[in-house]
Amino acid sequence: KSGEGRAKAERMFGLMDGFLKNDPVSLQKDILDHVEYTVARSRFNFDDFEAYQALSHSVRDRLIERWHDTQQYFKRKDPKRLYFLSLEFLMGRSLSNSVINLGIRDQCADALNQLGFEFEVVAEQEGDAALGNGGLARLSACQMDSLATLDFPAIGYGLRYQYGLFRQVILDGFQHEQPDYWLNFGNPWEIERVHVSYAVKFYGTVEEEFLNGEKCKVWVPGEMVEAVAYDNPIPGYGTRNTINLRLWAAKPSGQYDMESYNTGDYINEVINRQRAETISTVLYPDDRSYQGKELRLKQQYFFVSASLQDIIRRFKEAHNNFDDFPEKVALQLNDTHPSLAIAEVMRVLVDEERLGWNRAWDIVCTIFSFTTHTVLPEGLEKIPVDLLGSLLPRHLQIIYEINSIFMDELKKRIGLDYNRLSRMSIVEEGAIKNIRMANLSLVCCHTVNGVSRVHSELLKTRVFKDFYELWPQKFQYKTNGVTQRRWIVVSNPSLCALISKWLGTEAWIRDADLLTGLREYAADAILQQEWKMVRKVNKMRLAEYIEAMSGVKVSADAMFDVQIKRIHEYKRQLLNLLGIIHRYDCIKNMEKSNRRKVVPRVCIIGGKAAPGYEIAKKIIKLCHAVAEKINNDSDVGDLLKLVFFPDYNVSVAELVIPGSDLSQHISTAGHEASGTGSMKLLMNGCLLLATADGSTVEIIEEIGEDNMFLFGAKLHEVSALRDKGPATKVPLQFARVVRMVREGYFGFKDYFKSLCDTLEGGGDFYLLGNDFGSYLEAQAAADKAFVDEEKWTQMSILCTASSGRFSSDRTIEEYAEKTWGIEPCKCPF
Ligand code: F55
Repeated sequence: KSGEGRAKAERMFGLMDGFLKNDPVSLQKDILDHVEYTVARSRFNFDDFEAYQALSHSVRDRLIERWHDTQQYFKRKDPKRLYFLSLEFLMGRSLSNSVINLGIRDQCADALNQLGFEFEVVAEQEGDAALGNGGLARLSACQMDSLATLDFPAIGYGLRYQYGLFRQVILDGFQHEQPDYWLNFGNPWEIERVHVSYAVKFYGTVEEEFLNGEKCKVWVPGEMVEAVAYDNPIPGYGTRNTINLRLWAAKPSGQYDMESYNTGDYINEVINRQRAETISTVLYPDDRSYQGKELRLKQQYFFVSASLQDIIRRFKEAHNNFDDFPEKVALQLNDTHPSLAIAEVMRVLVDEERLGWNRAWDIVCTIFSFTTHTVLPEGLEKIPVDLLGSLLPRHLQIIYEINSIFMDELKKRIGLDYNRLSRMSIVEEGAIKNIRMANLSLVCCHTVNGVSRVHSELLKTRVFKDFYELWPQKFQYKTNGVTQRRWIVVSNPSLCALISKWLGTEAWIRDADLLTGLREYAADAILQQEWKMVRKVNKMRLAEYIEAMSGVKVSADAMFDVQIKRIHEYKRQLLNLLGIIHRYDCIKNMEKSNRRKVVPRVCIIGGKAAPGYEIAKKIIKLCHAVAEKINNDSDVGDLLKLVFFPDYNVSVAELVIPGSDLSQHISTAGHEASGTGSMKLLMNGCLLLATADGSTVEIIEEIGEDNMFLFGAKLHEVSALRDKGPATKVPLQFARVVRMVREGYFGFKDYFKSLCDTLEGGGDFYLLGNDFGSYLEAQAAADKAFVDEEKWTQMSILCTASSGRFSSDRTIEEYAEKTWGIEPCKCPF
């Protein structure tokens, strides 16, 4: 620095107190300052919500300090960075997670106490950040936590939707969707960067020009929108590293077109520009089908273009040519949703940086990797060619060019096998031409990852078979994981304390494999006693919530049986409901004296249906209709209760999971790519009732078949069973319970007809009838095990003890080494 610069820096340093202090008194002072100056309330009079705001701002200040240091350090070290591109992040609440990762939870709780507040109550004031649909989006959130904790130099990029996933409201048992305007009450966890903004272009035409005697393409856009960065600090646990989740919001472009202002109507021009903001307004709530919607495509390109401008700007600050680009940049595509990034990098390198096609192509082929989260061919994203050509004309040309080169090479490799060539083409021919985003990704990425071992096998043998035969070396898998910080430490503090006490260390919070240390105490009577106590208290808390929410009184002595996830036919919530109807029917028909032998159950179902998914909505209604009948039947009493948890989200999960005894993961084999809810429940000592699908297959290897309740057709049996048509094996009880629904035992006969039709008359694609018998047997086995408290508790301990492999820390370590080629970059204290 120059002499003048140094003098200024020294003066400023002298004005600083050093880092913010984390003792309860300093925290109290900071909280009160924020009450007064940020929240603008009197420090003598503020409520729980204002206390939440003030505490959050105090925590935010501390996050910012670490965030600055980390970013500075990364800048100085210039390591290879991972750029994680995802259209969805389900972060949930941030306060508890942040104070725990910062290591200041107890100090904050103390500080609040002194001010007359309770930490738990204050933390519950926060709303969820629900910028995603389900498993894919929560996985991104868990992975960000692991990336920060493991000190990886990573940045997440996404969209700052103004409306997150819809709120589910139940009226008369029917789902209604309400907008989730989550920013209504402010968001202390983001930092607006008005100066970090980029223009994103749309529409227009591609012109040819000669520059220095060279022919080149110039995209003349028809519309410009500004992308503004909002930074969300992600603190690691037990490290100073705090990484960035940068989300983009759309703003009207500042580059005013004077012409239209002078000639046109000023008011209309302003209103037109305002429309630009719609791009980042709302999250698409469908987690299965791709409709060729223009707004969705705009969202994808908007976020891809802004992120890449940011990434390239950062690279250019430290490098003056692109030779080092692949050594410094790894781009991870979370599913194919951000795969326009491939065409965008080609466009920037060829049209703007003038690297020439071949050099640009070599770079593209070494920097991208993608992970797919789906099993079914119909789950693969397609973009109508006409739509792409009008919104992004240059990108369409580039994709065609990539495809034409690929097709030529492929012909050399495999000859003129036209069926195979057309299956592998990036362009799908037909009445409506489409771009197959998975094929584009497979051609351009160096690696494609599945999310569990069986998923990867299905990719290799079915979904992407042609590509696997061509490029076997591109195929890998990383079994999903979840972060034990949020799913044990934040959401189950008493279990967390118990684990640390018995292991004699808190090191498992950064190294989940250490949980295996609990195995040797699984039969210890004292641990079992304490384990049961912790679980009982969690169940009582859950029971209280259930009563407050639904008016249904439940006993914490009953078995709490949960199925919480998005509603899908393949996830078979309907199988669960039919099982509950069967249980009810049995209780009704048994002799009164035998009812003593029934193991009391509280069945909990929670999840959202995509707004246009009629069958899923009927399943929700059926759940309510059945609950209405059962919960009000005095013959049944406490023996069976059914509760639907409305508006299932991350914070509801944090409440339900620690209080669950048994959880259901019962998809038809071959349909769940991985499943991650099961891992959260397993960590919390909940037993699983499951099919051998997705990651469950690997969970079985860790905990052993004896420690869970496994049932249902196996993967290799499914297609034969389907071909066979209406199974001969379908048990009588199945026909009976379906008939009860069909004939209006629970009312709404006409409404449920189409639901019943999915099961009978040759249909039953998801094999509920076939699996019903073994499902009931598994349920009976669970009842039997539950009665033997000692046995059950031991199994529960073993579940937690065996859950270490399903930490997202392990997943991220594998990605870092095998896919991204990145190394930790730990910011010194
Ligand atoms: C969201 C948007 C679109 Cl357009 C398509 C799908 C989704 C989505 O949410 N998918 C999703 O959640 N997939 C799930 O990913 C999990 C994480 O890998 C898996 O565990 C789970 O099996 C899979 O269904």
